[in-house]
Amino acid sequence: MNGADTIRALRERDARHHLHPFTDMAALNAEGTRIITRAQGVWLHDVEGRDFLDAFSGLWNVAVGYGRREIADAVYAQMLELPYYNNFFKSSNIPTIELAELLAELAPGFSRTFFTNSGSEGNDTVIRMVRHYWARRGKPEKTHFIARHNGYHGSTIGGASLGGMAPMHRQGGLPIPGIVHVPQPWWWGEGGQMSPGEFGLWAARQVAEAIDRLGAEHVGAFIGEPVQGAGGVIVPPDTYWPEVERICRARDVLIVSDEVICGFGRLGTWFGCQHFGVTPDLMTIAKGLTSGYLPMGGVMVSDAMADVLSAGGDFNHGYTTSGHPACAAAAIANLGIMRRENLVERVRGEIGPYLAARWMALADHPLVGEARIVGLIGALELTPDKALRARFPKPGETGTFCRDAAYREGLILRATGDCMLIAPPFVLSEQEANLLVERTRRALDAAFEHCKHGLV
Ligand code: PXG
Repeated sequence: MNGADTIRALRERDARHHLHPFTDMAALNAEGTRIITRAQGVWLHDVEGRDFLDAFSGLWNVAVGYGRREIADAVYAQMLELPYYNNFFKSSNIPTIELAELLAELAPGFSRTFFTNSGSEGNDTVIRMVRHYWARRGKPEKTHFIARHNGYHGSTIGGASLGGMAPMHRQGGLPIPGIVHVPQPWWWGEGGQMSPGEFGLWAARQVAEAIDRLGAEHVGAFIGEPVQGAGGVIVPPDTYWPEVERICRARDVLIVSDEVICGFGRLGTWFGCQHFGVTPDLMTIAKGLTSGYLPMGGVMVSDAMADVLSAGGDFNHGYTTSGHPACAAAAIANLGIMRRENLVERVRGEIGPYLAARWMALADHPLVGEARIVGLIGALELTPDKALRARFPKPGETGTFCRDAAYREGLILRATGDCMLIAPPFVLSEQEANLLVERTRRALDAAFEHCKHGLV
C-alpha cells in the first residue's frame, strides 16, 4: 500500500482535486503534500512511515491527544441512535441538551450556548447576536465592533473582517463596514521603549480612543483573543485586559472573548479570560470543545445577555447542523476525559510548568529574542539582534526555515513570520516535553547556521 508509487499517486490525486486552505497551490503541488495516515497520543504517522511529535495539536485543537477510543465509541453509538435531527422547529436532542448543561457548569454565569460548526461561524454569530441584542435593548445604532490588528477570528466574511490579518483583508474587499481595528498588545514587536506594563495600558487606551472617536452609542462590542494565537501567541502584558475591561464597562460596550484557542484549558484555566481575571459577555468556542474529533463551535452567552435575547421574539439565525447530536456526543466525551483526567489542572500545575521551565531556557539561544509560554501555548521570537528586538531583512524566511528544520527533526511547529509557535496536547509526557525542546533547539541551531550563511 505504501510503496513509492502509491505515495506519488496519492500526491498527484491530491494535487489534481484538492484545494488546500491558506495554501499556495502551485508551490504545494510542486513539492507534494504530507499525507498523515494515523495518530496516537501526541504522535502523527505519515504515509512514508515517519513519526512526528505534534507540538501543535493539529491546529491548536487536539487537546486530549489522538486515538481516544472513548470519543469514537460515543460518536458511533450516537450515530446509530440518532445520526441527525435539527434544533429548529421546537426540536432538541439529548446530547445537545447534555452538552449545553455541561458547558454551563464549566462556565459559571454563562448558562446558555448557541451552537455552530466552527469558530468562524461562531464569530459570525457574534456579530449578528450583538447587533440583535442592542436592537432589543432599544439601541439599534450600537453596531460597530472594535477588534485588533493581527487578531484572528476565522475565515468567513464576518470572521475575517473581525480579524486583523492584512493578507486576508487584501482579498475580496474586507473588512465589512462597522469594524475598527486597534493596535495589538504585542510588546516585543511594537512596545518600543515602553515597559511591558506601560505598553499594555497604552494598547488598552487605543480601545478607549477608538470607542470615543466613534461615540460609544455606536459601538456594540470589543472582541479579542485572550492570547492571540495565529497572530503569534501574543501574550498581552498583565495590565492590558483589566484596563480593556474597565474601559468597555465604563462605556457600555460588550466584551467578546474569542476562546476558540484559549478555551478548554489551553492556558491552564477552563477559559482564557479567567487567566486574565476578565469576565466577558460572550465567549466564542470551538477547537478544544471536541479536540477536533468532529467539528463543532458555539457562542456562550452571559446570563444577563441571554435574558434579553430570550425574552421573546426570534433571532433569525442558525445552521442546519447547529447542535449536531454526534458532534455534541464527541464534545461530551472529550470534556469528560478532560475532567476525569484533570487535564486542565495538569496544564496549570504539572506539564505546563515543566515545559515552561525548559521552553524559557531556549531564550539563551543566539537566535531567540524572547521566549514566552502560558499553560501549554508558547512562542519564540527569532531575531538577528536580541538587544534591539530587530526584525530580519526578509521577514518570515528564518521562521519558515526553522519550521522546516523542525519537521526534518520529526517535530511539528508552526511559524508565524519569524515567531515559532507551540500548543501541544495536554497529555504530553515529561519525556515528550524534553524531546520537544531538544528538537526545537536543533531546529534553531540549523536556522542560526542558515542565517549566518545568508548574512555572509
Ligand atoms: N477564532 C480564533 C481565535 C481562532 O484561532 C477561529 C476563530 C476560527 O475557527 P474555525 O473553526 O472556523 O477555523 C480560529 C481558528 C493557524 C490557524 O494557522 C488558526 C486557526 C484556524 C486555522 C489555522 O494558526 N484558528
